Amino acid sequence: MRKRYLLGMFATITLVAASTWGLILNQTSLAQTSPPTTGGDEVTPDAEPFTLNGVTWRTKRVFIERARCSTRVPSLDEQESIERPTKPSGELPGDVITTSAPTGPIMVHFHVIRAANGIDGQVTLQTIQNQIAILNAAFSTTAFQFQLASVDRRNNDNWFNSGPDSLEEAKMKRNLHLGTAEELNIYSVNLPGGNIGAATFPWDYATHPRLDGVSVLYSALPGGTAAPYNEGDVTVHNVGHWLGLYHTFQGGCHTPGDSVSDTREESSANFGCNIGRNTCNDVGPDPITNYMDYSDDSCMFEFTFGQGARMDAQWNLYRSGH
Ligand SMILES: [Ca+2]
Ligand SMILES: [Ca+2]
Ligand SMILES: [Ca+2]
Ligand SMILES: [Zn+2]
Repeated sequence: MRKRYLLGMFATITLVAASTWGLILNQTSLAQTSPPTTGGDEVTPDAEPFTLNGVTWRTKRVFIERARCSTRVPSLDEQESIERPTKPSGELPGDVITTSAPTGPIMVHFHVIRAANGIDGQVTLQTIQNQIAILNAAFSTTAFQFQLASVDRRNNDNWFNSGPDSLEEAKMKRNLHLGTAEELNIYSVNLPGGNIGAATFPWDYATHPRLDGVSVLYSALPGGTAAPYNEGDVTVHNVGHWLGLYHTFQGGCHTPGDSVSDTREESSANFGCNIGRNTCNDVGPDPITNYMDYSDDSCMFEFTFGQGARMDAQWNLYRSGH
């Protein structure tokens, strides 16, 4: 008991040091909390500064720890409360509970936000169509497909540069949001601070219906300049959040983790493409090729069966008919 406490202290101090100095959590410090360290971050060189969308970070790890995805991280309390099996009130014994995903494709409303000059942030219809095709390929192993329903374009510096959960972002969304909880609103904007994507969760819809949706850095759309995050998977990742998925590293090596049983545990986000990285005791390496990790776009290509089932359940609870 005492030993575990001391190790916990050590890990905490290490984390503080890492966040203060932007240091890499080295293999020695990881070994204090998670014995299996075969494979590891040394596979991806991380001594070089990393620049994305005009912001330069000391290393790529600092970037993925401080920026990248700005979808908020739910607390364990929140996670447990939304995981509770929920039955519709008034349900009678013997009633059939539908557990399937939508019968048709999800309608997508794509909002292109440009700078006031109408040039910065421009996204062509072809890029949008490519993004929809990439979404459909990524989700082809799940029950979800997507169809472009509308495109609108606005020139507004404040909206273009608005950050997740900012006042300007709320104004933008309240002006532009279309449809119901079953429809997907995507905003391409110039997310500040090195963020490349953000999403709201399905269970947030009830309290903030018009803030529902996904935001993507415009240069992280397919063919954009935000390499190595420009192959369309930033949108795929955030649509995963929008359908109720957590990061694969949610909860670290601890139950319930990401609340999906067939994604392996992971103590922290991966970056680059460290095949064989293994940061938790459970059998097998980290799920670095999963869309819900932080790996490079070229490295992520899968959702698991369990993630598909979770998205079906979340759809039923929070989006279908809302
Ligand atoms: Ca899991
Ligand atoms: Ca493992
Ligand atoms: Ca990919
Ligand atoms: Zn994310």
